[in-house]
Amino acid sequence: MTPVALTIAGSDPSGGAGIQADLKTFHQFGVYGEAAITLLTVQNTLGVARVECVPAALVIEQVRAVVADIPPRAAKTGALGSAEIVEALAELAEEFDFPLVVDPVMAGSDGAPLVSADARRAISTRLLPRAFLVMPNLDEASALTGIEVKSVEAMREAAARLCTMGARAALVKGGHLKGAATDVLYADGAWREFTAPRVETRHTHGTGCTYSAAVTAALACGNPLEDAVARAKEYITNAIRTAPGLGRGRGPLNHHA
Ligand code: PXL
Repeated sequence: MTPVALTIAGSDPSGGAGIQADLKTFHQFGVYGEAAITLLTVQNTLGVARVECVPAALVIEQVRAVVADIPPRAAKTGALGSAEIVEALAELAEEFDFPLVVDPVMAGSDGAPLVSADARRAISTRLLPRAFLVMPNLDEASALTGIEVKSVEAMREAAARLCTMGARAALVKGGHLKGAATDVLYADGAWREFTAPRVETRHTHGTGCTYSAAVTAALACGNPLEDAVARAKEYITNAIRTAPGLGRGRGPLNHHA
């Protein structure tokens, strides 16, 4: 049976992040990809110039249409834009019979906000309880938990807190710490670390999107959570290491990794 995965995320016309990165990643894992669009950005590797949200009802219609016809075996969310979209999606997700990976995107690689302040709150209160896995970076983990997350110890505390807040499992990504890139998974009452050597590069555009898409794809293939994270970590590390060096700013990864 062909594995199928769905991304519910924003568009990055430069092709390095958002749904474009998600679909390329799904494809690389041999997974058939579906994509419901939450917002349009105007951007290139130099930064985000504009963000326009899709009306929440239209996001929900897209998801309902594809889930009813080609049901995914796993789904992910990326940039969600407005509180209305987060709330509508959280409600719809109660009906999902497949795991939902929540990438709690708050800003683009250049720091430009991709969600409103009330959408951030709605992610904490409404979407986390629907998440099979939430995978924040350090800033997102701090924003969601209120814990200052600047060490592996704090990452462990934040990961456990995210599960207290309703997520089934949490993967806090340490790529923005110094030294090796260590991510902390908390699931079923235990912690596990995934570590890769740091790659010194400016080409990191779409890293979060690509990583969460890889976990989602591996789940759609039937991998258990820890194996899915391990496969995705290996993929994202290779994708960063072999980035093609495109663009005048923060360039995209190698999605063929
Ligand atoms: O990486 C976060 C992200 C998510 N979604 C969209 C983006 C970005 C980063 O630029 O453009 C659409």
